[in-house]
Amino acid sequence: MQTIADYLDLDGQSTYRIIAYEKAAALFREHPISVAEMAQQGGLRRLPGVGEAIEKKVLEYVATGDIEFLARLRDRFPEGLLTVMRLPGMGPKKTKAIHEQAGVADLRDLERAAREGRLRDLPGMGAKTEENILRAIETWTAVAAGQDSGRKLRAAVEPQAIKFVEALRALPQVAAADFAGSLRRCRSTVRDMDLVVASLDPEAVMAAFATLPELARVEAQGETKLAAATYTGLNVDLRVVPPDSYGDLLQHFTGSAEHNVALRGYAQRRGYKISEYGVEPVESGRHIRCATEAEVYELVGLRYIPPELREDQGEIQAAEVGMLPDLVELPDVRGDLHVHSDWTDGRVSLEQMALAARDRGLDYLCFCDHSQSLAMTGGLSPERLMAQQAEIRALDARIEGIRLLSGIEVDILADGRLDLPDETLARLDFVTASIHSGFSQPPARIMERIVGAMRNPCVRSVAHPSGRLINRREGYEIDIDLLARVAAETGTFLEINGFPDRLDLTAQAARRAAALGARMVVCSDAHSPGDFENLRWGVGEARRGWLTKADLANTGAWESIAEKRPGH
Ligand code: DGT
Ligand code: CA
Ligand code: ZN
Repeated sequence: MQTIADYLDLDGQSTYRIIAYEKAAALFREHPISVAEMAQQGGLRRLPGVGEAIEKKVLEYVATGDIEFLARLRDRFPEGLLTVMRLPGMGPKKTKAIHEQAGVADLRDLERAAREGRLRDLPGMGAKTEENILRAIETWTAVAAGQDSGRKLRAAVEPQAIKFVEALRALPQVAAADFAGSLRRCRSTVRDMDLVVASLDPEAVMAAFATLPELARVEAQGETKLAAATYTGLNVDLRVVPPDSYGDLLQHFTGSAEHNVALRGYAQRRGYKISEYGVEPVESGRHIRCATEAEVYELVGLRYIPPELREDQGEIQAAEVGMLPDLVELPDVRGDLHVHSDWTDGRVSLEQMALAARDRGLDYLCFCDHSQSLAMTGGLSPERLMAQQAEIRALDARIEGIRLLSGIEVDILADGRLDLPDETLARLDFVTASIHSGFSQPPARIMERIVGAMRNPCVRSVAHPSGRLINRREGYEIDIDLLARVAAETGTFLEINGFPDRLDLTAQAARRAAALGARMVVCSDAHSPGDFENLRWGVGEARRGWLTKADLANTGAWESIAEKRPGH
């Protein structure tokens, strides 16, 4: 479907038709159960936006393995042109021109033609265009390599894992079930889904599991193990053990591999052998099975180590001496200091966001919509910002149970200035500053821009400090030591942005920043009510960064953070 959409675009067809195919493509890609089966049973048209034309094409594809309509398009344009068209700065018109006039059929042709200077004489192009194309190809190749890593966002996998675990727990033969692996450790991305089950009847468990409608196929099955794949393209590993050894398996399968190696080494030095089957005191030759993970750790003289810390980053030493941090938890977060509304690129009104935040139990919510230079988002001028503030004040007076605050996500411009004058910023309850342009500047220059913003007495926090977008864009290189020192000195917070593909600061950066005395805030950057879930992903990253409640400013009441308090 995506291929059809791209071809229609290349062919210069109406945007309306293109969007219909794009929507269907996205819908099918993320659909948890078989689209082919739904089509055969005549249920495809129930999906939003799927009409007769699309249904017919799916049925044709299921029956013949191809779509004639697509075959005809393929005859007219080589498929490699679609990649060329998707390259930033290319688009359908240019792509067609380059195809017809320079004989370019795919990305490699394009690269060669640009290198040999064969594009500069085409209408509307020049030597500069060739340079841009070469740079775009370089970036595209790097990004494609990154996506090949096949890692998926935790937020895209966890809801399905929860469903699977619930289905398993509902089986009469099952005593316990959990997801393990990187997902349980709250890593921002995961390669697959690891499930563990306690049961005395593995055969029945696996048979029931294999019938779940989300599973496309079972790839391998043994006496206590099963490997399957979902329709969303995810591999699932299921392991079943007797309940009295559940702790051993859960511990092993949660990992990380590095943590397990370190734990086993530590245990060995104390005369124990740990495996996925149990703990053996070497002297006695006994074999002790553990029903819970806590017993595994306790047997070898350690406190229980939360999964998020199991990365061999000093957690075993800390557990040995009772110095593990008391990790922050989601309910500790009292307020969200970075959300959007339909005043800029948010999808719903101030009121709808406020009610959603109250439903989640937050005590306060600060609207930080975009500032004027981000014209694409309808960024706010000083006048509109003040109009928004009046509306927020009125709403705050009207709505019970949550305190509403007026702020801004002010853009740090390429030259380092802020996008709004100080006199405007000074009238707000909270200001977060962030970078949306000038990513290609030298890292030191970008740091200067951020540090400059932090030194402004109106600026309270820095949003998504590294600018990374997981699987799409590396962040600029940040000097976290510098940011943390200035944060501590000026009393500016560093944000852990909870968007599933941002999680920025990263856990490692946040841990370092906290060690240098900086305080953080976990925010959702919500653009719609559902995005408040981002607080959960953000807290996961904070926990991986060893942060406690005290490290996060928005675990306190609004009064405790209302004023900027420069530190030491
Ligand atoms: P992923 O799947 O790349 O997102 O990361 P994990 O940690 O989920 O890795 P995975 O699925 O390959 O394995 C699940 C757990 O099984 C892993 O966290 C620890 C354990 N494990 C896997 N391979 C090894 C190994 O070679 N040695 C030890 N000690 N444990 C392992
Ligand atoms: Ca895994
Ligand atoms: Zn934002």
